[in-house]
Amino acid sequence: MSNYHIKHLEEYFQVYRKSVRNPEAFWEEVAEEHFVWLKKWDRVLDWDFTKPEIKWFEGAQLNITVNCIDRHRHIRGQKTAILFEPNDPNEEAEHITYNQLHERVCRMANVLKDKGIKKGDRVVIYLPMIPELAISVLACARIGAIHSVVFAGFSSTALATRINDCGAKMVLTSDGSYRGNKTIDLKAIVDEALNDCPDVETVLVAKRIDSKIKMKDGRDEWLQPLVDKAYADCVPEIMEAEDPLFILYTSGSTGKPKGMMHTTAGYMVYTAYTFKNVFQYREDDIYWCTADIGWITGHSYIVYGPLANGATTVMFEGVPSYPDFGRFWQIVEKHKINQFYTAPTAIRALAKENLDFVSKYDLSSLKVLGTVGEPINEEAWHWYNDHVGEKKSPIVDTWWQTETGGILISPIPFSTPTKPTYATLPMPGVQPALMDENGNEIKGNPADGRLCIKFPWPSIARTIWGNHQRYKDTYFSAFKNKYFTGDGALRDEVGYYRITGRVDDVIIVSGHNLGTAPIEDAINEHPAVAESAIVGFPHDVKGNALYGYVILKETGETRDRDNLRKEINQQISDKIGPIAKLNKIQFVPGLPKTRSGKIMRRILRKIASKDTSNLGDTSTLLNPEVVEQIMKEAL
Ligand code: 7RM
Repeated sequence: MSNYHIKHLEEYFQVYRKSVRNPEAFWEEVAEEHFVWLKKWDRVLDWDFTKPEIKWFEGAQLNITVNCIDRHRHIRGQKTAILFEPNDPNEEAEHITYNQLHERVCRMANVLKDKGIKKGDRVVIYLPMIPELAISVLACARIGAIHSVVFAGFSSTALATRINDCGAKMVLTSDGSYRGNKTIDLKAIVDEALNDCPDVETVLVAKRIDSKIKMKDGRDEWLQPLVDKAYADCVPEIMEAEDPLFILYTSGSTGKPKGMMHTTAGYMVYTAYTFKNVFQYREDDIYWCTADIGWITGHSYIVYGPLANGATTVMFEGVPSYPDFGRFWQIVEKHKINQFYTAPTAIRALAKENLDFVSKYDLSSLKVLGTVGEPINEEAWHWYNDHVGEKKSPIVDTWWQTETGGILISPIPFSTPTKPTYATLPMPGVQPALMDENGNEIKGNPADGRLCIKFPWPSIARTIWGNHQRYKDTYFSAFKNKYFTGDGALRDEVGYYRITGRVDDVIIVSGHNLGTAPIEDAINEHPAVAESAIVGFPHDVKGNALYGYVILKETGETRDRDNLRKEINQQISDKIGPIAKLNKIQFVPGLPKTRSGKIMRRILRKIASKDTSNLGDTSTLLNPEVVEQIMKEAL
């Protein structure tokens, strides 16, 4: 039996039982056998959720880039580590081997050092999806600097807030970025942000779009000439297991963004382990995750997890709609992708388009399909399964968070039978619990409650940068001795989990708890509907009533609106029950989304309850124009 690579269901159950009976022995064995350490740990785990304090592999010394790069060189030095696919399909893809990655990371690391960056310093990275992004991340890790990647779609205000919160001395950026047939002037956004960031001493600029930009004397410099001059080898900094590796910001429901801090050893062990098992990665596979490295998904499952396994990981600079809606599938065919990992929002957008965009490509290389980021609705699941996976590639619906560092609940493909909309079973070492409103754990199946985790796993975030109290209040105060995820979940008869959405999405109508996801699924099954979101609004009798925002497919545009409303409610009534019928249905051109594709229900709730004087923090909003229009036409 192998703890590291699970190959069938019986093995999963055995490994899982073992991991729960003795988590320390379990993770110790994984850590011993699959990584290189300068010094082994004195203690596997030390934890106290009341403080909260969590330490994994204390006493151990390592460098994560040695595990992600150096150790692979003698066996796969010529293997492609990063396969870069540019925005423009006519620009040649770039294959960066493990040997080349080593050299480029070392050179960049030396550039950072020359500019005075030392272990523990924070470096903000605001780069598009070009190789320099992954290389910068790894260069920071090489010298023990703490990287904080800010997604390059964020505004200057959002960037400034993050730079100041983590106290970065340096920003890495580019002249600009490509997005479909447009370019974005990233450097101008950085300049704007830096008006409010007095502590930034150095800005290094990668050249991507060859635009004319302003360079501030004494602060800004082009990156490439420095890299060319730098020495091609860099001794890795010796890191303690619990030294910070990175800070990544995630938006809270209130207040400023939370800088989730992740540390070195536990994060490495857990992301590598879950990558191997969730994607069943084999030596010659080509793996592609379409996320941006600006999100946790990109950190854990484009950079660290894949590289720790010596994988070939694809970095895609572009968007799914350029030059047309077939781009994803064209890339799958071109690079013979074996594992493909994307978000439900992308699947839904592509499912709206003509099927020819999919069917004209050869997708036979695919073995595993993944989704992440939000609950995947039934329709999207089936479209993905039928048309992309051609019913032969299992779908892994992976549930996790920025805070969890790695995937916590997911099927293991070819082992766990999948079930549409269910993330299914916990990873080894993960102990979920469903809690009721009184703070008691709900035992037995089926169950419906708030999702908590009872025991630490190695990649849990250790704190919120600069605000440990907020970390405690947000995650460890709602339920005694448990990590609270903020999500609601169902557990079915066999113990499979279905994440029903953030708990603040739960709407209580006439005393019935209704999760948004199942109702939206019912609506989306109507043939004229492309996508929907429902929220609650105050109601005299019911306490709350339901307000639905519905995007129609092109074929639905010509239909009579009142008939459609009746049909949609009938559909809900049939699927869930009359209690879940909507009081109001507004047809909209789009839904307000964050830049990572999550629906901003807070805004929809405000519109539904006619409380639009202050929409709150909208800095992460992708499409403000949609909000304007929805407000204008609100019912
Ligand atoms: C990885 C990521 C976290 C929140 C989380 C959930 C939601 C993520 C799923 C999901 C249902 C999934 N990190 N979420 N994955 N909901 N099924 N497979 O997305 O920090 O940006 O978001 O996303 O609500 O709490 S995140």
